[in-house]
Amino acid sequence: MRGPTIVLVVAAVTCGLLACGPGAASVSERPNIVLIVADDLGYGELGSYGQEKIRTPVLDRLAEQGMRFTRHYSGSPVCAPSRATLLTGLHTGHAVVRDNDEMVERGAVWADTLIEGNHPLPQGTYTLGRMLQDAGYVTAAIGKWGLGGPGDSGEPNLQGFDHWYGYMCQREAHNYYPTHLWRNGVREALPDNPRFSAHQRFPADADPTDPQSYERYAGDTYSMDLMVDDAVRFVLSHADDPFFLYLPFPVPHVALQVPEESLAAYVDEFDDTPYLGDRGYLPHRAPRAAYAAMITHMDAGIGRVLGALEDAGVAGNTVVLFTSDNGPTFNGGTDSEFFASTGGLRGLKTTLYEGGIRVPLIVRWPGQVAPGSVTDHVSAFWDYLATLADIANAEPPRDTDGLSIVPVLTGSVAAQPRHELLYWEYHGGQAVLSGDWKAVRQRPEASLQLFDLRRDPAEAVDVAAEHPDVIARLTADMQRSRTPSAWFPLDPEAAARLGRVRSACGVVSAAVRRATSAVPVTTADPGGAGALAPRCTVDLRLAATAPSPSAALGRAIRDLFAERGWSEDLGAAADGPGTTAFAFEKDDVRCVVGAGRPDGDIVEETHYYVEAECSAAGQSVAEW
Ligand SMILES: [Ca+2]
Repeated sequence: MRGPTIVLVVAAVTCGLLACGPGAASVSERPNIVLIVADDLGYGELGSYGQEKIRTPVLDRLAEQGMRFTRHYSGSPVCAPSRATLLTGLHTGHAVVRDNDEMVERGAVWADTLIEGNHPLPQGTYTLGRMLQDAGYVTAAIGKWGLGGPGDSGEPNLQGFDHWYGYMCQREAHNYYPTHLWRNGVREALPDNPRFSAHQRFPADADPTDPQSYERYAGDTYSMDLMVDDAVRFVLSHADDPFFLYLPFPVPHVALQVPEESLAAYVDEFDDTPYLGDRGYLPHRAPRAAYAAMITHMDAGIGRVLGALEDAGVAGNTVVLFTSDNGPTFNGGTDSEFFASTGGLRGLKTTLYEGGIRVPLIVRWPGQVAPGSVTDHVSAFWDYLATLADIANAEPPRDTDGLSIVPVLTGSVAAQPRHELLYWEYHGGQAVLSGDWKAVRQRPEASLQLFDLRRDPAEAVDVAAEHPDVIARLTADMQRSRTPSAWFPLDPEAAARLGRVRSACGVVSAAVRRATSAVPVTTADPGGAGALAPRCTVDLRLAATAPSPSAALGRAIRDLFAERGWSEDLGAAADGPGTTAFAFEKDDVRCVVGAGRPDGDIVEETHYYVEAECSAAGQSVAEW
């Protein structure tokens, strides 16, 4: 009898602290939240959004049970910044991450599979995960992360997620048969999947009509299935907790890869021509069938997650949201025209036209959202933070760009606050949406195009010349919607300068990796990746038995700079006790490189460093 008494006392005390008065939600009343984000799924690629060739029965049923948004916008036309806006509630005029960034200062990131991760979220970022952790939720992220790599500040476990499983790095996610995935900081090998590049051309001597020719592009373990398995386990093991499950699934982003049994459902359905890899990623013998099958396979996986909600007895108290991180892609053997992937909207992934950023959003919330409802309320990825705070009765976020969409979800349309404007920037382009007006330019030097989306949802007719007053107002709106970013400058000259300096740092990092490939390095932190330092530094801890690497390092760095066409400024060379310094120049970029033991470090005999300070046009990154 003692046990239950203690439980009751604890419950009463907890209730007292949280003020469980009328109107305050108790722990058990807070709904679970499942947020599913597809990768590069177009506005027109679900049956409920008009798709006629690709079958999505599970998501179509979800739409029948919930609300469908016809004017929902992703945070960006590409992956990483879109996820950053979703997790932080900040649009790309304010977000830390405003573009995909492979951080080339770390070396040959596309060739060296040991270099993982993308531009990381900084330490202490206030994310959806952190907010819901603070509100008492158990949080999990399963899928493709894209906002940090192993060991840096962007790791999901450091960004508000109790549980994490999947691809840390976007480049790794190009292959659905990876050699490993990450689980809470641990690299889990998938020994049934041999290592092969996700970017290959079909061999000239192979037969493109022979299915066996394509077996080299598959392994045994399909990552999407592992992620669904993990999501199901998470749901079943947290039936008694309020939980937040963030599922940024990697589908249907290329490469075109799908298990044979799923491909079989489509393989004779379309007029298909083998794709031989001439537009990136991996060849496939039936690319249209593969693309459709990938989406249907994901749809079935989502069905398993929804089934787990039923099995756990929590489906009635769980909000399920489904969306996509940007519009459909144009490469890797995909055929957006054949599938009408944008549903008639202009542009694809990487453009700020509607096809690049308008995405499906379906929300099922039993008892709150009217089944089969549709709304044209204008919402965006930076609304999730405010919305989920509202749903979870969490501490409302401050200083974000988002608005809660709970009023429109619960039928209180009149009470729904509306955005004065939506803003995007990407790769030098900018767009603003204000009422029916959408102003957009894809390059900084281009003049603004203006579209009246009410009359012209396909953005076919540029009416900028007829509305100079609107152009003036929206130009001012664009300027006030952004803060400058040192890492993602809008100015093309600044962006090019930064790119040259980061590439130069990459030569240093690659040289160090080459020089130390035969040396037992216990840790190496190339490129200042974690801190995003404006200098490229490589900190090495060598095994105690290693010979002094200074000479080898110096030689490797000199060799690699020479191979890449840099000239050495011999006048700048300097040698001190245990250290060496030299300088390289190419065009307007100059790098001064030092290598050796840190000053005064006589205890750590195994500690070496390589540090490079690179500048372009006389300016270092720190000065921009
Ligand atoms: Ca994407």
